[in-house]
Amino acid sequence: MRIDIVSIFPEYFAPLDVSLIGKARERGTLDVRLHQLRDWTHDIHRTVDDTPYGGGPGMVMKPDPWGEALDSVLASDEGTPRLIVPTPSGRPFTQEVALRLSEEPWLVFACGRYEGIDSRVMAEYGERLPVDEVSIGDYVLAGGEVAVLVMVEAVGRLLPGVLGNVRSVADDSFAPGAMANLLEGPVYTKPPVWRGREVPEILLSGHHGRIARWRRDEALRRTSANRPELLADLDPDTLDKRDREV
Ligand code: 6GU
Repeated sequence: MRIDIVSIFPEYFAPLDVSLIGKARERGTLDVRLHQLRDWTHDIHRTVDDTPYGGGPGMVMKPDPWGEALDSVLASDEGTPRLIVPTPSGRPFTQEVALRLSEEPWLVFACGRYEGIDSRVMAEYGERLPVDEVSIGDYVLAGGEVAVLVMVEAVGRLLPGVLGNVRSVADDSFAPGAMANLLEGPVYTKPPVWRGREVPEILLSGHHGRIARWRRDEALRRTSANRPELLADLDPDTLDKRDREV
């Protein structure tokens, strides 16, 4: 997968050199290209923002540098990417969205700062490519950079060969299938007793069926405690008779 990121702070993306995503980039599974938006300005101050029409607080990103930057990124002629614009006004980024994006060959992220990017930029590119305005949650960040780090990590770990263990994707909280809308339960490793606290006996029993049942019960309990609204959305077909008793 190719990912282009346009930002006035490309240094925000240094963590993409590290760990799973860093390894995927070294192997070529993931081709991340960073671009400095100010490289497409032409004034001595390298201006990217201006005051909002209609008045109001803050600054808005000018369409000109964005148009030149995006034209230049798109010109590399590797087909048509999806353009993703992080904004608290966007549609929610979920595991389902991450899965869908992980199937794309090419994503371009346009990181806004201040009050956002002049809306004509999204209108213009929306006529040429799929454009998604996406939010990572109901809070406001200072800019889209951290949201893009979140999305690149969530999407990148779903690419074939990025995770050591393919099963762990299927068992993720929010993964489609049996665990859809359920949070993962608690996990344990050695030693079997730590500071007098024992690992739940069932996990040492070797009864795979009973362990799977226990894990599902714990997932239901944790979901009920931390995210009760998710239980309300559970697909009745994925609830079995024993689930209803938990
Ligand atoms: Cl995608 N961007 C910004 N600036 N703030 C956010 C966000 C995105 N998602 C939640 N808050």
